[in-house]
Amino acid sequence: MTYFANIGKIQFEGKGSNNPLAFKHYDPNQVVLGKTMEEHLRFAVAYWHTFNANGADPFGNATMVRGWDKFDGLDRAKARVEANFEFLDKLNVPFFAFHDVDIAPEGSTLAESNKNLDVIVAMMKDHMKQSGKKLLWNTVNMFSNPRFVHGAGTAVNAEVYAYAGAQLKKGLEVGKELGAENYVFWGGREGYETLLNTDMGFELDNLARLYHMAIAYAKEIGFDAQFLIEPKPKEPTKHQYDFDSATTIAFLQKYGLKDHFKLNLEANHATLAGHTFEHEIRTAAINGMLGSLDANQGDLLLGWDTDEFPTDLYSTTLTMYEVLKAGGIGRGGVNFDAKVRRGSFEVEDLFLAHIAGMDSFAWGLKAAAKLIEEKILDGIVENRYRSFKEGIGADIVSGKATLASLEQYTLQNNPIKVESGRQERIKLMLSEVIFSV
Ligand code: XUL
Ligand code: CO
Repeated sequence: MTYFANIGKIQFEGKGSNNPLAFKHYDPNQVVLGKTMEEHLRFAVAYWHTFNANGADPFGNATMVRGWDKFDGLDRAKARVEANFEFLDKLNVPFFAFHDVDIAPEGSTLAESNKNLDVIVAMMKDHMKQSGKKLLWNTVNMFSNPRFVHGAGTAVNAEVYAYAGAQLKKGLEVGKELGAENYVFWGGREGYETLLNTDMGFELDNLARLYHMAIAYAKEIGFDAQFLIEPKPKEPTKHQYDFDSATTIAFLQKYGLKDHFKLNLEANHATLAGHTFEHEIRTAAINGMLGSLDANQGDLLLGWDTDEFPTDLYSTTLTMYEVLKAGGIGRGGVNFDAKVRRGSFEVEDLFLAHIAGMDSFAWGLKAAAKLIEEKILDGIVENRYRSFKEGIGADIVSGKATLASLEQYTLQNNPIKVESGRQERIKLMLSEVIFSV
């Protein structure tokens, strides 16, 4: 059975190509700073956007009818598995990622849901073995079902919390069974609407308790995936607890969880928090917490999580610059947590959108490598902090300085010299690099 009959394998054809179904920048075998593009980027397809989304929005019905929609229930779930592996193969993407409810229909009890999962997971395992495709991460959806209306790990009701724990247990078992490289926690309903009915401190204590249970269970079953928390500041709740990198790191530190987690950072979540993506990545990296990336982009004219495919070359370049400076993405990857627009409803659009995202990231990788090789930003930054290399600056850095020694220095150092940051010039240099690769 084929779901993408009119589409062949997407090949690298290079910059001169006019073929929309070809890569112009993503050459998986091209070596950049000692590693292939494939090794640097570790692309993943997000199951929920590509195989579950249908274009429905609050104002209108589905616009996308896919080959697997002619089936129902478990048969449709099986068809999606076939489609996933055909898609990964044709697009030459090594990884995929999913929530439990994306891959198998929820039953009316936990036992029924788990039974459905077992069928699909066994099928996936066979496909993975045959194709060599891997699971970048899995997670469980503890935000869509109405039982989670007041939270899951931060539920106001212990029965709901228990259900969340049980669902999480199965998620860890599924991850182990499929050899997931990472396991993601995104707290869709872990937040609140109003303090008037919320015990925030208690909810956060409970969330930490759930994470400690997850660590213990993963250890017990020998599931060695990297645990990741995915920050987001709002939507669906008004105040999401994992607001951004800094808030999430503080939470992990407070509860003795920091050594067990890294962060899965998403571009559109960063902008919703009032940050750039590169700010979020840098904050994680300087704290040793960079785990993986959910690649997408928001719309600066809209205030919500539009999950568009990433095509902004400034952002992909600065993202890859941060990743390269951090020493790479490790066990993480670049997961397209992105959906085609409602008007892009043809099945071919799924390929065109991923090609746009992959080429934009490959382009960004090349530009970032050039920034590094030619020490363009390093030189600027080094020069800016040069006064900390000697004299009073070296005393500050070595810990020798005291307030008294700073006063003594300042009394005889008059006037002090400050220099321009030159950011407009630097931004033009960045443009020149992006359009030279
Ligand atoms: C929601 C979001 C999720 C997570 C996984 O904004 O990004 O899809 O990536 O639950
Ligand atoms: Co995401």
